[in-house]
Amino acid sequence: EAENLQTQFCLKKEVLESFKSCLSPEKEIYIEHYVSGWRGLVKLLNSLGSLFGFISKDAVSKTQILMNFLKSENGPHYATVQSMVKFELDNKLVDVDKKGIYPESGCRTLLRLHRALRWLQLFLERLRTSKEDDKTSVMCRDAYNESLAQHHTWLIRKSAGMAFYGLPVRPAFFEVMNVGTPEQVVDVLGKAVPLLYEVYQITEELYQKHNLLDLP
Ligand code: 1PX
Repeated sequence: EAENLQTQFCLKKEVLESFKSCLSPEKEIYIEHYVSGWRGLVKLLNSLGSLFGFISKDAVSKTQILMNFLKSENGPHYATVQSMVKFELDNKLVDVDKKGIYPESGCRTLLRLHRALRWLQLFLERLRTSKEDDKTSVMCRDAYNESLAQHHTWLIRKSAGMAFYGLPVRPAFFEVMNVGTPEQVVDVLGKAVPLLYEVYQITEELYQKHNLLDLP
């Protein structure tokens, strides 16, 4: 039982702490911790069932691409989002107009997670301010339509829309997060949302400055 408790997913430890430690004092974003935040979310997603498999598979593959860069001989250049952008641009490792020689650059891969981070932030904010009977599927769909959906094909949008119906109801969803009572969940979300916002905003400004927000 004690072991069980330790191996159980915990939103606070596996997601919040990772995103917290991904910010350096100079507001650089450590890719290692950014990725481990996503890995934590994937763990949560997987615990919701196979209906979400196609989503978690894509998230895993994106985090894997970034981890592979981090472990490669160019690894040190991939320590932070800032150093990655500089390195890939300086060395022309980014397909700027259309997919070509570098369809899996670090910059375009991270951009996909970055857009998903916006969805996450909108969804968690809705969750935080929701009432007991509010529908998680509706909160999720609204957050999705406001953010990620505009970057997805029709087919992905349809598939995502179907999956949302399979989300657990609010009390069950709170339970899966494993941070305690509903009040404690709301409290943790109140800390998580501004943090995710800060990470999002820093990346957004960096990508904007280098004209990377539309990478194919
Ligand atoms: C505390 C509550 C959090 C719940 C956990 C949520 C974890 C969600 C992880 C989602 C990661 C999604 C990454 C998507 C990246 C992406 O946009 N990829 C597409 C584009 O990539 P490409 O390489 O082709 O240019 C790709 O086409 C996507 C394919 C998979 C479908 C993505 C649907 C995303 C729906 C987002 C909402 C997740 C709903 C989870 C419900 C809790």
